[in-house]
Amino acid sequence: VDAPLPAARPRRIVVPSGGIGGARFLRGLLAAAPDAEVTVIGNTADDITLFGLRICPDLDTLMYTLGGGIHVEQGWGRDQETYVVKSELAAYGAGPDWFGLGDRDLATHIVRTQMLDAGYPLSEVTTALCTSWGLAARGVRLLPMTDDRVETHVVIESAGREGGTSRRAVHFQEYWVRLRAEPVAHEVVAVGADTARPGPGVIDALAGADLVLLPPSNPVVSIGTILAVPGIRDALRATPARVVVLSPVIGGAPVRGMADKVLAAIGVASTAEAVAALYGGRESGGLLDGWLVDEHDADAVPVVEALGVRCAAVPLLMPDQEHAAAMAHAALGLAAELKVAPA
Ligand code: FO1
Repeated sequence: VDAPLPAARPRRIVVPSGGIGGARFLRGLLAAAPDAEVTVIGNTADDITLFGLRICPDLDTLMYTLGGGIHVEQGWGRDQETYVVKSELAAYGAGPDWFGLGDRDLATHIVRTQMLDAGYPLSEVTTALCTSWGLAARGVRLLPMTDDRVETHVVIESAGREGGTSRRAVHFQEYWVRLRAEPVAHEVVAVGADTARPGPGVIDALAGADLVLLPPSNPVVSIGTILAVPGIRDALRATPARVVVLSPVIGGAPVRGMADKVLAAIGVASTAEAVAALYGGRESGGLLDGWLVDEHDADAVPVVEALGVRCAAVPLLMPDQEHAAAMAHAALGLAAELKVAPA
């Protein structure tokens, strides 16, 4: 008697992703599913132009992490980095000085800007840069969510002219890096999202996926901005693939970053179940088939299952690649348990 075939392992896995959390999860996924074809849909709303250079933090974090050039502890920027150019810019008083642009990292921004200025779309630029970093050899494609300009701005309170207070929008990078996400975020706006078109290959990747995984990226300024590009949310709802998401919130707080501040801006509590409700169960018009919470949030499991979403509590911290691989296995396992999503 032939041994039963192993449960068909998903071949085409699509991962909409932000920066650091997503990149760390991806490293685990590649270890857990080495024969999968992984397509990452990268958030580009963090992007910023500084010193005339186009900087794409989430795309670069994904590219450097999967290409082996990331500064591991930081989760952004290059390993063995130096900051000579940055100090020379400071000597000229050329600002801004709050964004840490390293010498090696600058080469990426110069090449990207050169290609963009030559008329190449961001998707082709990203493919060229990722090819240089050997991502294709690892079966990974990185697709920008859009080739159009989308930038997240955060509305904060600021001192008014006559001593009162007024509101102003700052670029997400200024809010996060210069202001350390200290001011209350009254509103988070993905400027340009409403007229942005999904990048080349994005809709097809979602439609043709065997499985869609959402890593523990920021639900507002990473996943939220990807979903804000017209057509992407609908493609996620329409795909026959199951959609399994890993909670970005553990024990009432984000694992890293400022998700609590931007979740508050949209009136969502920083709990695993509140973020699950934000994404919504597929049966009630949302995106989710499966939701993984950390063991600290085991009491959220029945709440999430009440949304019609399969839920499991597993370790969700990623101190190293082994933990990330275990999380990826847990996500693949939950996906395998799910019935095929209703057509
Ligand atoms: N994050 C910081 O907290 N401080 C920095 O000085 C900084 C510089 C930087 C330079 C290039 C780059 O690609 C990312 C950089 N980041 C920095 C991270 C960046 O703010 C990311 O967008 C966030 O970590 C969210 O993904």
